[in-house]
Amino acid sequence: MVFPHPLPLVPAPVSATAGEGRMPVTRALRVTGPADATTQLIDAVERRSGIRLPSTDGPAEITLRIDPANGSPEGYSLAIADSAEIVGADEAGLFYGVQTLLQLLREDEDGTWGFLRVQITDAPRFPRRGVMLDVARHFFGVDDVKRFIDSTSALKFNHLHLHLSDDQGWRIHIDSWPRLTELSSSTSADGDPGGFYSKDDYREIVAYAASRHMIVIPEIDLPGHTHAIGVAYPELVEAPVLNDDLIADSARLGQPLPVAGETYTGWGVGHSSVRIHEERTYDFVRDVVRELAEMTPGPYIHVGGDESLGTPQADFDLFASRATAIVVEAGKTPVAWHEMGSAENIAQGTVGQYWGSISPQGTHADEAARFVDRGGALIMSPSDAAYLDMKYAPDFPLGLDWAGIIDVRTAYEWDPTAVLDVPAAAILGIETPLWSETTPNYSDVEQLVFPRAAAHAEIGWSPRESPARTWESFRSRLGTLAPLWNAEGIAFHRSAEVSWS
Ligand code: TNX
Repeated sequence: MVFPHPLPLVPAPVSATAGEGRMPVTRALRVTGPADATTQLIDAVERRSGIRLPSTDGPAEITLRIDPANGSPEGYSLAIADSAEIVGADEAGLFYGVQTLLQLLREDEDGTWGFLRVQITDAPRFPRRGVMLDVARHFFGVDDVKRFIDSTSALKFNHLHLHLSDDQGWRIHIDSWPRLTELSSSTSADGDPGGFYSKDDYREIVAYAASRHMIVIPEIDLPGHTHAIGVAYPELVEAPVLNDDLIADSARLGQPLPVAGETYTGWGVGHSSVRIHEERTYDFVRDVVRELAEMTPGPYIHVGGDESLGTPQADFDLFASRATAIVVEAGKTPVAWHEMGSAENIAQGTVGQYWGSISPQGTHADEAARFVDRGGALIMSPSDAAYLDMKYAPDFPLGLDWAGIIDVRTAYEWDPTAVLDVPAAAILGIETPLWSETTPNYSDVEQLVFPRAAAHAEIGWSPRESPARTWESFRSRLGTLAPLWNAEGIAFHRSAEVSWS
């Protein structure tokens, strides 16, 4: 049977044919293949079922292998009958085939385990399937980030964007500007404790992400969202700009206003700016970008650019062109929030991240189009569909609502190529950001991320024309992930839109 079929898979594969019954999973099943993939499979089956499968170099019932002739990048085929074989087109493809196999593991009523028999061929729709974690508003340590990597890479996400700096804190050690972490990392939003990554911590995250086929994109948010820089180096920033919205919002939320040189614990945006006409600012940007580039094997450095309401437009444009050029000089591809597309001469090839709404407002679409005109491309993060920090429902205890209420269905029903008037080839893919103003604990993060990230994963991976790409199919497949997520200890939100098994 071909899709739509209740195969319990998210994201839906390109093609799947279900066989009869199950391949029994017992301690007698031997696994052979590349060491990393074999270990990841054996450990995950054990976490789920308690059954530890043996690995072997000899004959085996589960074979994992890589064959570059087998499909396109990140693709794989999977066949389960009396034995199972996963053939990845590359290492990532093999990893994704293993994730699919793990979703096919089922417990029978008598307590025995089996893999649903199936034949699958699969490959992603978009090369770019990203998640973002804001570690600036609230800090999450290395172990939390590893959990985030595990749980999102299992949905076939392949980029991890870390929002490493904001008004509330600076989270990565920089040798040439040591006061950033000495003076500006110890607090978070709401006065909660902060923290930062040492360079070794960061390298550990990058290596762990790579082992799950995720590329880390570090972001230093500039020229706004920079209050924390001024706590450490006052000479780099302007005085806070207290506009009427900020004053009203702070009063409504009972939060402090930003004070120059003191750590900021409110949620306000748009009040801070680095000094645009001081060369020392660019020395700073160059040093930070260089040190980040040295420890980031991935091709990208994100320089922010969002909501710089405290920076006059002409100054902002000047900064955008200089900051993106500095990233290019450091040998990396710049990424920026779409506002930086206001600058005529933003560096060639800069990738824009669109966060406007599904129906673009004001200048957002024109700014996004600039990246394409300048030889770059776009990542789609429309805030009214892809923002993981919006509430599921008006009374949901966590999250914000400025971009809208995003229930699971809303997270699912949009298309990345239908938002902007740019060639389809200019859309690299999607990213789903988790801003952390309202999430002091990592379990809060999981409540907001799961299950909506699964909707975004399917948008990024599954073919748009697949018969499985309907809300009804998605919600029934999504419900079957509950036992897997429970076994992995993921604190997902049991949304009433889905019947969870
Ligand atoms: C907007 S849209 C932001 C962040 C906030 C977020 C909260 C954009 C690129 N930036 O600074 O954390 O809203 O939802």
